[in-house]
Amino acid sequence: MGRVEEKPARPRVMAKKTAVITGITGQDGSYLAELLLKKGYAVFGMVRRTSQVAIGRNLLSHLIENQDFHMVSGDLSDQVSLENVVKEVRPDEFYNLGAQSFVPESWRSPTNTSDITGLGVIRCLEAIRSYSPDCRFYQAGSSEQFGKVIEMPQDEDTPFYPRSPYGCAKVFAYFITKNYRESFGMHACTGILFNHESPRRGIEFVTRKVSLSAARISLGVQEVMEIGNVEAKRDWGFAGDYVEMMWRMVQQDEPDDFVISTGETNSVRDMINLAFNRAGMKLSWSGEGVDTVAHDSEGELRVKTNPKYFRPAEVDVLVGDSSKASRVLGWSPSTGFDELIHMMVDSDIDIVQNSIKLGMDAPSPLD
Ligand code: NDP
Ligand code: GDR
Repeated sequence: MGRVEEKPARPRVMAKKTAVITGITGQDGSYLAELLLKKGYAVFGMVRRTSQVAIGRNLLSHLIENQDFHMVSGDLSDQVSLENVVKEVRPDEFYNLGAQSFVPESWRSPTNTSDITGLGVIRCLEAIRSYSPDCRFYQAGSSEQFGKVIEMPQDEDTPFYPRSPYGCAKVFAYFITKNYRESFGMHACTGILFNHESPRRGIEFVTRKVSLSAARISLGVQEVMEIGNVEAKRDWGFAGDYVEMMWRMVQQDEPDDFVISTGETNSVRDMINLAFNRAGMKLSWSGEGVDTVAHDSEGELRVKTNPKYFRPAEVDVLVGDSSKASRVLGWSPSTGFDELIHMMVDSDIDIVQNSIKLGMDAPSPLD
């Protein structure tokens, strides 16, 4: 991980506010780093050692030369590494965005998910409590905590009913953050964020899988997209809007938890229609459940269902009520659902076209 060691050590006395971000190589980490740098922070992104040198999905290459952007080595599974990060940086703010965040993977590796996504949070809190007790802590909570929803829409008072090992780990993370706030007076909060997407979304998540597939099919490098449950509904917003709310939560005098959502829900099928339309294909659907298919206007099969993408337990519908955040934090999402999906499809068309131009394989969605 060459870049971790390359910059000179940070001077001990520093006028700038400092923030540590775990999960810096992910979608939200890159947007949050940009936001904090713009606000004049020195940003320390925590990266873990991997077997290959890979700086995320190249989401950080534009930040590497910024003198206020640093990378520090650490892993949410390792207490000592987190303590070293906090001891070295003595941050003013700590944003814990790192997680095993892909829901299906959480059934395949439930103990690892619980370790990173759940216990990792205690490790951060303990490192802060021991070495930088005045540091403010943000925990990346999730609408997956609501799971099999008990009421519509979901707000800060809605009881949790997680439906996956990932959701269970996030519920634990939420309560341990609240517990450290109440036990030790730490400035620690959780943002319960509903799904947020962008052209930087990982290619295993459904919006990006669909935008990339629509781009590939429209440019002739893929025939059909295989999908899971198209009836599931989500409250999808734009990640660039959501990171601003993380920051605003941390700036509150009293730490508190907030739901962040758009208040609009759409099905996976609606989202597929929108994305394929943007790529120039109008779909006609037929069949039900695992027999669901969609053809384009020429009669070509473009979408088919593969049972392997169905989950052992599904979250059928999510829609958030973020009126508390509107009132206290001044939240109002700036990017609508159509605009978001169009942005993602346009970006993927550019990516696929460029790969074709360069004679390289176009990126394809992951499972
Ligand atoms: P991503 O999946 O894009 O990024 C996850 C990040 O976690 C990556 O940087 C990854 O690093 C890091 N990570 C994984 N394992 C470890 C580990 N053992 N130690 C340190 N870092 C690790 O997630 P998003 O950016 O989409 O989401 C950010 C956070 O918000 C996550 O906690 C997610 O669960 C939560 N969330 C996301 C929502 C969304 O819709 N995007 C909604 C609600 C909550 P590496 O590159 O090394 O794998
Ligand atoms: P989610 O996001 O599970 O909500 O978690 P994802 O995009 O993976 O799934 C959304 C819905 O789409 C359905 N679906 C498919 N999903 C994927 N990935 N691939 C498919 O082929 C497919 N077909 C249908 C799913 O069944 C599901 O109902 C995301 C993550 O970012 C979490 O980390 C975060 O906490 C929550 O959002 C809020």
